[in-house]
Amino acid sequence: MIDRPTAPWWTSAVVYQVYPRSFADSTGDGIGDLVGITSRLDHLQRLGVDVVWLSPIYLSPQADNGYDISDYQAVDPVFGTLEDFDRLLAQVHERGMRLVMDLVVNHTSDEHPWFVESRSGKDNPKRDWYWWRPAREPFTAGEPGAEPTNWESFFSGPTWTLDETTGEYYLHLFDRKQPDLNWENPEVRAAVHEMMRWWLDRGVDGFRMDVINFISKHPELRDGPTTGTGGLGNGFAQFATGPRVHEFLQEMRREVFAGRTGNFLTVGEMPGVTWEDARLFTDPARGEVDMVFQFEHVSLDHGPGGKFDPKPLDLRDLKASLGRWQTALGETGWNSLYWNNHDQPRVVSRFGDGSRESATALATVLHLHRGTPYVYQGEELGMTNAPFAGVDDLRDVESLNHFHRAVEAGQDPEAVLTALRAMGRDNARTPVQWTADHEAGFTDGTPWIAVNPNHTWLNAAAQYDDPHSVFHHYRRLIELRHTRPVVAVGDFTMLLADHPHVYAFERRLDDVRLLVVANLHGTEQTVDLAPEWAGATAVLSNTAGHDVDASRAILQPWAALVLELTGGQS
Ligand code: ISL
Repeated sequence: MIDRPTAPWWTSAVVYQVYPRSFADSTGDGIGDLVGITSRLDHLQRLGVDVVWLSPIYLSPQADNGYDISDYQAVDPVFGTLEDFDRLLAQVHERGMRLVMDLVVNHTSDEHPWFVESRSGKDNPKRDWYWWRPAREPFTAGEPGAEPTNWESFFSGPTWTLDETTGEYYLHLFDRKQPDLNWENPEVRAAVHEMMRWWLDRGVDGFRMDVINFISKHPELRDGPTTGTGGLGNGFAQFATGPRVHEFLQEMRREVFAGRTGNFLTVGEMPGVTWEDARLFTDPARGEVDMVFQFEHVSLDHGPGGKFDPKPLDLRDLKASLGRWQTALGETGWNSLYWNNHDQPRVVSRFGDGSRESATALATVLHLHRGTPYVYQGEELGMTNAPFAGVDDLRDVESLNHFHRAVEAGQDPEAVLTALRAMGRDNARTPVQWTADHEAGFTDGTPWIAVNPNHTWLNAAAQYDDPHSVFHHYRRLIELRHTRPVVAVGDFTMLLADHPHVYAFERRLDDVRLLVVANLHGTEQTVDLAPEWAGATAVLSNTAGHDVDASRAILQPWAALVLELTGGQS
């Protein structure tokens, strides 16, 4: 079990995700860049985060905003140069922080030279670097249903595209411009390892690994159950957490990290991962990854039709889910903790009511779990979903594909838009709101996606001087993790599991106990507490609106309270 004094450094660390396109633009072209990020490092230092995770900055046709890479060892001119990157890295290190790169190696861009070679002919030495298959018998290439499997892509439509050059199909779990690499081929793995070593030699401190549990496919590539749109099937069981994924990750750890000294962080993004598998992936003895991003808690508001068929969250489901993960990875392994990233709608709009109180209550709950918290840019300001007026305001390939296919299939465009407004990824991608000025201080030009009009009052500048701001609440939560070992490595016990509106739990380490009680609802709640908490010290609260007497806490809407008992008191 991870415990003092041997706990790795990242147990008391907080990671901040930067989505470069939307963070800060230094050139006026409307797109964020590396110099922009460097110019805003004071903000991160002030917040107190330990690690910056940089979403992709590599050379890319930008079909999926950089998650489609055409050169892993070059910086896209839209973001700057390798020299800009080196300066950013040096500045991050100078400020005592670490920098983790995004590693997108389940797939490349179709414009990556590896794929260009691979598609050039069946005899090309790189042919087998990707998944090529002939049309399904007895169908004819190019005819509907001829795809080698019936799988539906994450971004709508089939996962196979016919390539005219050789008359075969290539596999892409995501967009057709994101062909999947064939990890069965040892040359592919060696090339990825070499590239990773190159970045580590440059000084980076680790990797966030994009959809890394998809790299091992069942080589038979069987059809999945036909649950998808237009008769397409769900191939998940064929490509998620496949037969060789643990082997591949162990090999990667050996080939890339063995013999290096340094404080590295690896986190594997793993859609659909179960806690049983996560325990294996993160068991330190197995040497795979330090932690994983799981998706259970951000799928609880998906309806029968998936993410674009949302339903209200039942708080009891959230507690059951996160509580299960706390228990499952309590003895062996480690959790990552997140509400937001560049793929998720803003938590304050999704599980909160848009208010400062709901932003800070949700933050309190998340950050005081056992695990490593991740803050997504703007979350520390309580940034909200965006009021997209119509489809022209959207930029994300997933949202646009979904819109067009759903409308073609006969759905009401307004209803599709309503779902996209609630769940679409562009909500996370509107520019960071630095000031109340022109384009929120993000750019001197016209931003690639509109800034949220609420930047006139919701912005960083306004929050720095306000001790009650969302920003300062995040700062205090981060400080609690840094200064109190009970937050980093204490035990976790869920309380009031059946309460529909209050999220409560206890953390304990030796003779220190922390009680976290949060009202995640817009009406006042009263809860009974064990009598000893009447004498506890309040270490954090997001509102003056709470009252604890001998046995009960009265919690105003969205009030969150953290109480501490130390040896002498309990
Ligand atoms: O948001 C999703 C689609 O509904 C997720 O399934 C998402 O695609 C999944 O979490 C994988 O995400 C990662 O890989 C994608 C990229 O588009 C995402 O931005 C990235 O985080 C392909 O590289």
